[in-house]
Amino acid sequence: MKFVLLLSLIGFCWAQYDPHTSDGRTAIVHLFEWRWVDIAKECERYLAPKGFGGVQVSPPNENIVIHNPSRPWWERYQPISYKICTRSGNEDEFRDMVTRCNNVGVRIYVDAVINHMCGSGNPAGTSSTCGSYLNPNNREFPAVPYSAWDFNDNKCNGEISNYNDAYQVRNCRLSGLLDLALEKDYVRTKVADYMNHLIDIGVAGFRLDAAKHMWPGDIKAVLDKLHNLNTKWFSQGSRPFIFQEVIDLGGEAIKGSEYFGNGRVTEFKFGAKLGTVIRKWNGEKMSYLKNWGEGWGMVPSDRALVFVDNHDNQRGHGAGGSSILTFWDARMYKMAVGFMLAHPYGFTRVMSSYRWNRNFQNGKDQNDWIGPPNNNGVTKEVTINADTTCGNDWVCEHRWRQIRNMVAFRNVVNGQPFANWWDNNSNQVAFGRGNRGFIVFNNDDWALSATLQTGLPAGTYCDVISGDKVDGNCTGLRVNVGSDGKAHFSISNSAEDPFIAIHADSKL
Ligand code: QV4
Ligand code: CA
Repeated sequence: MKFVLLLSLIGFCWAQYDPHTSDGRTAIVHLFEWRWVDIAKECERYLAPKGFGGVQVSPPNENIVIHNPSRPWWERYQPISYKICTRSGNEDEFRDMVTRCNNVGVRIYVDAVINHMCGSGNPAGTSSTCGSYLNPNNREFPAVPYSAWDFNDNKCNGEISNYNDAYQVRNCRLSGLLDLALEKDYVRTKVADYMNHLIDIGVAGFRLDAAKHMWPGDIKAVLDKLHNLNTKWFSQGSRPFIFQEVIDLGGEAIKGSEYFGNGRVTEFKFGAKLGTVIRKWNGEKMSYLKNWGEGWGMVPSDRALVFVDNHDNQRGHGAGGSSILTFWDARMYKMAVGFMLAHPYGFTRVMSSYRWNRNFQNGKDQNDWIGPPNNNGVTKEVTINADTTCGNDWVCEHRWRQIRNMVAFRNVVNGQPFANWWDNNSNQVAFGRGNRGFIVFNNDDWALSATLQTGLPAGTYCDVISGDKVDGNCTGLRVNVGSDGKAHFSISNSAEDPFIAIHADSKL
């Protein structure tokens, strides 16, 4: 009895850090701006069979419609109501997606924009994705309803200008966005009702947008009102997975650690620093990655949500700066994502983007606002080419062989310790995960040739970067591991992808 009580207490306390993925799946993918109908299909045809644990979806609630510029992606970060009604689809389509994804063991995580409503400067009217009325000047959002006293104007009606002042960051407006008074029980209840509606439909958790701009105690009060997850797919008493968007690169008033009580936090140092290392900027070398993770000043592994890039910093929004690697730098990007997925630190999120016409002037992309591929504002379908890549300008990084196979690698080595580190004091490094997987990188300007201890049982393994294991054969390189666990690796510095990865399931 005592033992059961203790277990359920531990279960309760830890629940909001647990993504509730099925079958030990270890990575999720952000299908940025995808339609619900396309995500439902992707869960069934690709994500479930390839071992992805879940999908972060774009905000599903009604948002403002912006015409100048024309339908930017960021209009979805300006809520008008909590109706499930956006360019990604309506509530029926959302429900169908959640059901079909859960039925194949792929979870849905919602991007919850609860710090604010739309920008203060937008005109009154019905320019919104479901036609709901808005009057920013009067702070009226009758479809919720919210009115003037539900906002923080009495505390601050200007913009955040000083990130060294926690009061400003949390009570003033982020980019002019009308800031909700989350200390009011009425506002907390409206937000919780929205999130509970999604939980009851079957979502597994939430990304809390702009969490840095909310008081940790206010977030907690909202979370305390949330239902347990739907028992159709989750065990009794499961709490929603929570990861909070807190950009903490150091040097500001607000620290990510203030939010640990509520759930995980996004670790932005991860992509910023890894990008610097892979680019070999500031004298960084891959050999320095030996103590990657907490050793680099990052939050504890079990509190971190990690990623190489996100929808903001891949286009110069948010933080991270010019070191951030994206699909535009494909070769280095694949190495960075490969490193992330092989390394035990944090809970991992893979980015899946769309292509847009970049237009740099004075170092800034003038087209950083461009929305998803569309016909007159209607989001285009994600089509699938014969070679399994995506059409219609959807990049689908998660379908790149190297990335998709490293998601499988992470599942195979789940729970195994970081092991057998090797480096050449420069940019050739290797490490394993117990006796289940091993990865080798050559980011130097000369060839790698080395015999390394892999920790793996003897046998022939398929490299899952240059190819796949298909019908008992390798379509790419083979690696022979001897009875002493050692294998010889050769990686040219001009290889298309200068890294090799092998694991228990890639053994012939
Ligand atoms: C403009 C002026 C303001 C003026 C206001 C008046 O710039 O000075 O007061 O009009 O109405 C858009 C425009 C922005 C505009 C604003 C309000 O770009 O120019 O202000 O709308 O109309 C995304 C985009 C923002 C966008 C916002 C809302 O990145 O450019 O603003 O959506 O549409 C910090 C935060 C972090 C945040 C990051 C971007 O700590 O929380 O900045 N990241 C999250 C999301 C991000 C989103 C928001 C937060 C806001 O990941 O995508 O911002 O929900 O680091
Ligand atoms: Ca706020």
